[in-house]
Amino acid sequence: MTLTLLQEAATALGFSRVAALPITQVEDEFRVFYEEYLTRCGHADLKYLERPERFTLTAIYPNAKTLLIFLYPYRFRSVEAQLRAAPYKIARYAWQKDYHYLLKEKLNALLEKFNWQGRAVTDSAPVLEKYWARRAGMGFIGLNSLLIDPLSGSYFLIASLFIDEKLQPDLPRRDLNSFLANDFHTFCKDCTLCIDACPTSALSGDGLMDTQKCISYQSIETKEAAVYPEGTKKHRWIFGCDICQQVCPYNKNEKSYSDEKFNETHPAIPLVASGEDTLTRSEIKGSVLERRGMKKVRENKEALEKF
Ligand code: B12
Repeated sequence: MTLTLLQEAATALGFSRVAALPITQVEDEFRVFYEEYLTRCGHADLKYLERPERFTLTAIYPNAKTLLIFLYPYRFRSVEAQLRAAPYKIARYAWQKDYHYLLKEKLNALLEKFNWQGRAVTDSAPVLEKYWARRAGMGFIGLNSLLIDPLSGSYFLIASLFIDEKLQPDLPRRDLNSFLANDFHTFCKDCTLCIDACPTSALSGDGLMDTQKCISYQSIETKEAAVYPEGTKKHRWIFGCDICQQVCPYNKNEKSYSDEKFNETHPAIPLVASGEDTLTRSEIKGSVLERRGMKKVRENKEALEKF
């Protein structure tokens, strides 16, 4: 089994990149950094970020020999103008079918095709997805705290496949001492567009973010009604937010548009963006909106009226 064969099969399913990593430990330096981050910045009520399994890959799949990491691009040309001009904004990753189902189906198809035993994960188990993708050489952590591929930007989702077979890594692994600061210095240089553009000043300037302030957290994750900090600039985001990606120069690359045959827009999205907020459960079924329901969307609209 070669990575080229896997890359071909993954490309046919819409993934843009694959990398293989041996099952290994999280660096101590990173663990200290991560724990300090949670103490310093907190995680709002995202309790799962404290789970110790996040540091041990075999806690997710005990027989794992290799961790395969996939990038799945989501940037649509056809509906972009319409959704950008709509009165309410919905984050791009949410325009298609809920990625938790979409990507798991694809990874499970790869498990079957290559006869592996394993476990498919995308934001569905305590895995440090950006950390491992960065370590596999798939990109750098930008000042907006996202993983950015210097060639295609940041509009992709990360999915992981734990498999019971040893595969050779294709890319040289990152130097363990290459600290985050090197990422900003090397790739963001003196650009601060994302920090300056964030309406709630959620980005701290050292690649970290204040979860509580992030529009994405407030408009999707919090169980309470969205509350934006004093001084928040006017915005129209009612589900997620892409501002720190929209302004990023790495996302200006035309190549980062996805092949739309893999990313069909869910019919509920243009309706909700146009202001429709009475869709039924069955009308939002299969979309990312389904998890929080239309009630959250209505509450988010009310929160925007307060500016
Ligand atoms: C919780 C979460 C959120 C929270 C953020 C809370 C927080 N403080 O991180 C909220 C709800 C706000 C959120 C928002 C979004 N999210 Co989110 N989120 C996650 C989740 C589930 C966990 C992230 C996490 O662990 N955070 C804790 C912090 C401390 O760790 P970290 O963010 O992983 O990474 C830091 C460290 O790893 C460190 N680091 C990385 N490598 C190294 C190496 C060394 C040596 C060291 C020292 C440090 C270091 O730098 C990073 C920056 O702080 C991941 C999926 C997953 N299971 O990993 C998706 C994920 C990060 N989210 C994703 C997306 C798409 C988004 C949004 C763009 C969605 C949207 N449009 O609204 C926004 C972007 C906001 C932003 N600017 O980050 C994608 C990102 C893809 C990418 N290109 O990076 C992920 C990977 C989901 C996926 N499966 O694709 N998210």
